[in-house]
Amino acid sequence: MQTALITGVAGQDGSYLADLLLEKGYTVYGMYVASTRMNSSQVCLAFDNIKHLHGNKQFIPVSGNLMDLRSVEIVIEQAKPDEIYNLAAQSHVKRSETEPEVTRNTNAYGVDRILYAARKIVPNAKFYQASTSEMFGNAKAPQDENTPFAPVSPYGEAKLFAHQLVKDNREKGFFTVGGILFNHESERRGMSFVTRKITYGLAGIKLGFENHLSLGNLDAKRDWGHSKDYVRAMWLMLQNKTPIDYVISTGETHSVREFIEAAAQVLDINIEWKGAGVEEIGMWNNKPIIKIDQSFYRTREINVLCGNSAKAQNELGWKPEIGFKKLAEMMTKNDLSLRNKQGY
Ligand code: G4F
Repeated sequence: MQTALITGVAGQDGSYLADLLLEKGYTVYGMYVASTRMNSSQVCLAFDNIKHLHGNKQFIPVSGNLMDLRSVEIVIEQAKPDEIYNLAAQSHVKRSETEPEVTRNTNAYGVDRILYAARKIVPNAKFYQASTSEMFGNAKAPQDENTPFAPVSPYGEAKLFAHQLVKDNREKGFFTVGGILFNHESERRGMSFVTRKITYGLAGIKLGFENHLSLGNLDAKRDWGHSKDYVRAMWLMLQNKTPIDYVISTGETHSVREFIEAAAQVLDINIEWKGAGVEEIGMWNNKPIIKIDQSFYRTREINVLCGNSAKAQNELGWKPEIGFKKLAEMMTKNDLSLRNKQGY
């Protein structure tokens, strides 16, 4: 039986990957960052995304932090994994502008630490690193494995540093891969990412809990897929005979505005756009429900991300099953029912 270690297990990707590996019969060690608010025998219950794994004997939550080498060593010594999926990160791009050191410490040096510990304790383990399309910056779309990297945020820079470490380790003979994943979302997405902010916010407006939603740049374009599809690609990369980095994307790009419209349609909200730039507003029933707040703008924005995942599709047999409209629909319906239940 295979054993996997997933860092960042309580995030959307970590939790979907845990579900996938458990289904495949793996024993899964899920690394999380502990806090004094948690009861150590009921860790899963402290995190929405892994609540359903509470009591699952094949799932073992383990406390560890990429900022602390010794803690990572202890986790790897305990788990002795065949596969390591390093998904833990400070994953918010905007936050990396105001917390660049935390971002580098986790996303760059943290990867150095876990690679060092893995090489020392389980040198034959296969290692997956969550690399990202953010490393491309404003490189010409569509981006693929041969597109030069040009990050524009501390987040993208730190991830590129880690991607290079993964490559260096591979050249030294270790099975290490960096999956270059484009934006991927889900019903388990964190609330501060734009898609979830939109679906949760619009559901609240529809139910009369909120008057409006404040957003930043509506014209940025992203290649959005569903996290469930993307964790399958992570697993496939570690089942490959040789370690190779792949781009994972849908190949379609849409603006933030289009995502708002897709989510609004699910709720029968007809948005009428008025004005331009920071003065723009989205109107519904003669009320402003979308407003622009400059504080959500990035210092340096990536204007268009659109990935070409042909290599992964041909060599791994991977393909995305959930497209843009379906993604917006699933997230919106989920948030409508969640907010209904919450009653606020
Ligand atoms: O949802 P976002 O914060 O995702 P972003 O910055 O593209 O990063 C995500 O995808 C990366 C892969 O390319 C990952 F590596 C990363 O960890 C993360 O998962 O923002 C998407 C777009 C941006 O252009 C942003 O400027 O939405 C725009 N936006 C407009 N208003 C907003 C908002 N973003 C956020 N978070 N909040 C807003 O109010």
